[in-house]
Amino acid sequence: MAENTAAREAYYAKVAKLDVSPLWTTRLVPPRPEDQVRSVAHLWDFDDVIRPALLEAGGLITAQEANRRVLSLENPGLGGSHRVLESLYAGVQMILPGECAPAHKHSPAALRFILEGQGDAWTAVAGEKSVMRPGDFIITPSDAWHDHGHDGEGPYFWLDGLDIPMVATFGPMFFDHYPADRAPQSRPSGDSMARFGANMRPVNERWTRLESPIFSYPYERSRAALEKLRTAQEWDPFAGLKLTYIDPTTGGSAMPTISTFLQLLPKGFETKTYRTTENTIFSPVEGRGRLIVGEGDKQRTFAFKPRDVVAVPCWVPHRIIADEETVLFSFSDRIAQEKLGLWREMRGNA
Ligand code: GTQ
Repeated sequence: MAENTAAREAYYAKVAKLDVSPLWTTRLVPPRPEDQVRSVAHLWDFDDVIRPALLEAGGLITAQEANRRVLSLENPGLGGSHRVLESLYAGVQMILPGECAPAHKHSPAALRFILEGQGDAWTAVAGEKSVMRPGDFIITPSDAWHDHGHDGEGPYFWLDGLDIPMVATFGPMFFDHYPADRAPQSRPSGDSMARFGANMRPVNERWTRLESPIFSYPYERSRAALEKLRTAQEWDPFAGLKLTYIDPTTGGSAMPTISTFLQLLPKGFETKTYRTTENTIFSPVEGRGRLIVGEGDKQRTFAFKPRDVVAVPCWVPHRIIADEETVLFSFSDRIAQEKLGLWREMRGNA
């Protein structure tokens, strides 16, 4: 058959015009994630790079004009496609005192993780205003009106995580501007926490949405939980002490497409090498340490400090060394992969 090369080439050229391709000339399903995944592990330095770059943007454009004054974290392996990893978008947003990031809504869901700021920055989500403080995790669900503001002093910075690449895969991308800067408030601040955040719920009220009715998870409470659990000394060799944020009405993930976590690693703790199919974004809240990714000649060490952002792609082996007591926030596509039956992990080398 070897002598029919020319005939085959002619055939390939012919069928290309039929909107088909001969599957046997390409590889449809690569054997391993490393043959598929194009994103790379990467660290964005907050204090020395992202923060000054955003402050500079603050002198060039208002939040109002920019709509969202955000630097999108572009994974170096993904060519400026607004993806921090294959399935996730991340950006760092800055708002200055008195500014307004006007109300809009979109089908992609968003999370905020507050990095730095003083005084009363706030976000309004689906008619309820919530303060934002460093370390708070806040959900902006799919299709909920939201606007951000800041009545305090000095700049406020937070990390945005959105499921935009997942939505883009399927296509149902919707975005609307609200006709005014601010969407109207329909509930007092703290309403959702009072309804669903006290280990109780209104007796005759049903919650039918897919995301948690609690849209703000204050750092104080999450950090206190980690502190209390420290005494149990139940350290997972691969993760230290790791909690996941939940929807109290189901016990499941707080968001339907993005999993969110807060973990504590005591000073000197070294996690064992771990890999998972989930695409993970880490942001240290407290402490310095090192994230060691890859193996052999591809191994890289990222020294991290509070407010940095580190991306670890699907199936990349990694371990964490806590040079100081470390608290890490992270988010990943784990819950989406679990729902699709795709999620795996490998603890150690087998
Ligand atoms: O604050 O609503 O980083 O809609 C990207 C898209 C932030 C936001 C982003 C958004 C927002």
